[in-house]
Amino acid sequence: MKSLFRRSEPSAEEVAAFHRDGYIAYPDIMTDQGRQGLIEDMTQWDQARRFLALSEQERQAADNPDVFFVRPWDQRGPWADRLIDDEFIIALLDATIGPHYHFCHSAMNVARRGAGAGQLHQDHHHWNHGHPVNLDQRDKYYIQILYYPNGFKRGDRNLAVVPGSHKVAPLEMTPERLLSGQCDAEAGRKLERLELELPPGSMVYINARMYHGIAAKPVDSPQPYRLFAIDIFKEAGPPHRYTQEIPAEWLAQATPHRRMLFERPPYVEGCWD
Ligand SMILES: O=C(O)CCC(=O)C(=O)O
Ligand SMILES: [Fe+2]
Repeated sequence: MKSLFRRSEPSAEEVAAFHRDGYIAYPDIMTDQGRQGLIEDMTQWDQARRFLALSEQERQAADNPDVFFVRPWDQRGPWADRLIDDEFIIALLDATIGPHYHFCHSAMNVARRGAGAGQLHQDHHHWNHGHPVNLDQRDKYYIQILYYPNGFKRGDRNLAVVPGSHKVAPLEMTPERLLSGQCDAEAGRKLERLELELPPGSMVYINARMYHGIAAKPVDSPQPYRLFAIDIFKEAGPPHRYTQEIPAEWLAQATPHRRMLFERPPYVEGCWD
C-alpha cells in the first residue's frame, strides 16, 4: 500500500511541538498523487458532486447553501480509505500518544464562497458533558487529523489555533476568558489566536483539547470551494459522542492491524449508563 505522504515518521522536534503547542502543521505534506487522489475522492462521489453542481438559485433554496457536511464519511474512495492507517499516520499516533488508541470517526466538508466562521472551540467530547464517564475519561487523548487537499489562505476559511491552550483546564472556559490573559499562567505562555495559511496537500495534527476555529470564506474568494476531511482517533476507552459504527465491508476487508483500530464499541444511546 502506497503512502499519501512525503514523510514516513515525525521528527523529535515535531513530537515536542505537539506536546508544547497542541498541534503540528504539515504544509504540503502529501505527494502529488496522494493530493490529487484525495481531491478526486472528495469531489467525485455523488453527494459532493450534486452539491458542487447546484446552481446559484438552487443553492439559495437549500438549508445550508454554503457548506456540505457529512459525518461519518464512509463513502471514502481508495485514497481516502488509505489515509486511515497510512504508515505516516500510524507513526505519528504511536510517537505522540503511544500504542493504545482506536479509530473513532471521520467527517468531511466542502465550504463554498460565503461560508460563515466557526468560533474557537475544543472537540474533546468527554469535556463537554457532565456524565461521570466523561469526568473519568477527559484526560485521555482525542486526536483530530485535519486534511486540506486544496489548502487555504489567511482570511479565507483558514484554520486558527491557540497554541498551548490544551494545557488549560476546561471548566467554565469560554474563548473570551481563554484569551483574556487570565489563563496565561496556567498555560505557561501568552495565549493568542494564530491564523494559519497552508498550501494544497497540507495536514494539521491536533490534540482536540487545543482551541481552534475557522475564518469565514469571503463571497469573492478566489478559491471557489475549500475541501476538508478529518479522521479522529481516541485513546482506548469508552465511546465518545461520535464514535462511529464501522461498516461491515470495512471489517471484512481489514488487515489484522486495521481490524485492531476498528475493534471498539460505537456510540449508541445509553452506552454510558
Ligand atoms: O474546517 C476546519 O478547518 C476545521 C473544522 C473543525 O474545527 C473540526 O472539524 O473540528
Ligand atoms: Fe473543531
